[in-house]
Amino acid sequence: MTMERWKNVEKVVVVGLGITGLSVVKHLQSLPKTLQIRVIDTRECPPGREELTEDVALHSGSWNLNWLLDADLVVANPGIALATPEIQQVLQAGIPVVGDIELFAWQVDKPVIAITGSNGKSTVTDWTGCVAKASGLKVGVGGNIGLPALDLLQLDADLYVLELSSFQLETTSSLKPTAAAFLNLSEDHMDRYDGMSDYRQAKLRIFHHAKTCVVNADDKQTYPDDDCNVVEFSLAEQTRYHLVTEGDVEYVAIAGRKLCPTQALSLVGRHNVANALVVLALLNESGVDITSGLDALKSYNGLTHRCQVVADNHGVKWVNDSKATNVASTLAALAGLELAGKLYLLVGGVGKGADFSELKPVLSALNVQLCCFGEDGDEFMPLHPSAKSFTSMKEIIEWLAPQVESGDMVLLSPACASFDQFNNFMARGDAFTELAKIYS
Ligand code: UMA
Ligand code: ADP
Repeated sequence: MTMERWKNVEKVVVVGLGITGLSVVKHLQSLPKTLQIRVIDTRECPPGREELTEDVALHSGSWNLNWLLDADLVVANPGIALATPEIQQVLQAGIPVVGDIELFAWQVDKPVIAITGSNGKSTVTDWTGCVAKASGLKVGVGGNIGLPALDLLQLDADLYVLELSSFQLETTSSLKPTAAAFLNLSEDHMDRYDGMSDYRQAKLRIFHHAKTCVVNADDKQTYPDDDCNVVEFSLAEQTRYHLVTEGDVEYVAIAGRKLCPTQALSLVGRHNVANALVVLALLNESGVDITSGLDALKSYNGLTHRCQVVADNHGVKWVNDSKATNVASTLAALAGLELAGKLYLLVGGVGKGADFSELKPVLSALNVQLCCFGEDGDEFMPLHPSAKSFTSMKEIIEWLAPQVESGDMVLLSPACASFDQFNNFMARGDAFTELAKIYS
C-alpha cells in the first residue's frame, strides 16, 4: 500500500468506539507512521474502552470540539450521521471525515466484492463467501455483517467480500470493487435520512468506482444514475443472471447456461432465489470459476435469525426471523409462507419512522393472529382486526402457547429494530428461541 494518503496526517480523531472504532485504532497503530490517536465517544461507557492501549486518549460521555477541530483526519463510526452538528463543524473547517471502509480502501491490494441493499445483504455476503471458499479461494468476509472490514486485512486472503450499509457508504469514496451489488431498495432508516432519495443515493455510492455494477432488473431503483458497466439479475426477465424453465424444472442460469435447479437450493423463499442469482453474478463477474462451488451454492443453509425454524413440535413451527427489521423483510417472510393452520405473527419494536400500511393487504389474505409489542407495537394495531397489544414477547408467548394447534406457525418477523427491549436483533432472536424451546 502507499503511504501517500497519510502524508499530511499527524493527528487522527476516531469518533465512536465499538467494534468499528477499535478496528480503526488497531489499524492506525499498525501503520508505519506514528500518529496521534484520540477517541471520542458520546456514550458514558463506550463498548471496547478496556481494550484501548495507553497511548490512545479517550474522551467519553460528550463531544470534544477542541479535539475534533485540532484533527487532520476524523474517522467516524457508521452509527454517527454526517448531519450531526459537530461533524458538520468539522467538515466546514475543511477537515476530512471518512469511515472505516475508506481506510480499508486505502490499504487493500486484493479484489473486493461489495454488497448493499435494504434486505439480503448479510445472506448474500455470507453465501458468496461460502461459494468462493468452495471454489478454492482464501476469502475474508466482513463489514456490516459484524466483522469490521479493517480486521480482515490481517488475513492472508485472495478475495474480500464486504457487506456495506448505507451508513458505511456515506463516508466511503475510494473503494474500487471488482463487482458490487445493489440488491433492492425499500423503506428503512427513515430516522437517519431525509427521504428515500437520500437513502438511495447513499447506497448508490457503492458503484462509484466499481468495475461491474450488479443491479436488480425487478427493482429499477437499484440502477446507477451515471454510465457504468451494469449487469442485471432478475426473477422475471431474461437478463444475464436469470431463471430458465424446462418442463416442470426451474434453473438458475447465466445467459441461458443452466447451473442448478432452484428446487435444489436449501434456502427457501423466492427472495433467496434472487439472492442466489446475485451470488453467481458477483463471483462470475469477478472471474471466479464457480464450477466447484455449485455444491456449496445448493447446500448453503443460511444465517441464524433469518426465517429459521427453531422448534417444530406437535405440528407447530416456531420461526425466528428477528433480522426482519423493516417492512420489506417481513413481507418477504410472509410471501414465502406455506401455512396449513393459523399464523401467530409477532411484530413491533423500534419502527424507525416507517409506514407499516403495506402489510395490511398481505395480512388480510392470511389466517393470522397479529401480536403487537414493544415501543411502536401500537402502530400495527390498525393493520388487522385480530391485532392484540402486549408489553413483551414473553407475555405474547405465554398467551398463545395454550391455544396453538397442529398446522399453526408462530413467527417472529417484527418489521422493527430491537433496541427498545434488546441489545440487538440477535438477542431478540435468542430470547424468542429460548421461549420457543420452553413453550413448544
Ligand atoms: N453511538 C453513540 N455515540 C458515539 C458512537 C456511537 O451514541 O460516539 C451510537 C450510534 O448512534 C449507534 C451505535 O452507538 O447507534 C453504534 O455504535 P456501535 O458501538 O454499536 O458500533 P459498532 O459496534 O462499531 O457497529 C458498527 C455497525 N453499527 C451501526 O452501523 C449502527 C454494525 O452494524 C456493524 O456490524 C459493525 O460496525 C461492523 O462493521 C449493525 C447495524 O445495525 C449490525 N447496522 C445497520 C443495519 O444493518 O441496519 C446499518
Ligand atoms: P440485511 O443484512 O440486508 O439486513 P439479511 O440477509 O440479514 O439482510 O436478511 C434480513 C431480512 O430480510 C431477513 O428477514 C430475510 O429473510 C429477509 N431477506 C433476505 N433476502 C431478501 C431479499 N432479497 N428481499 C427481501 N427480503 C430479504
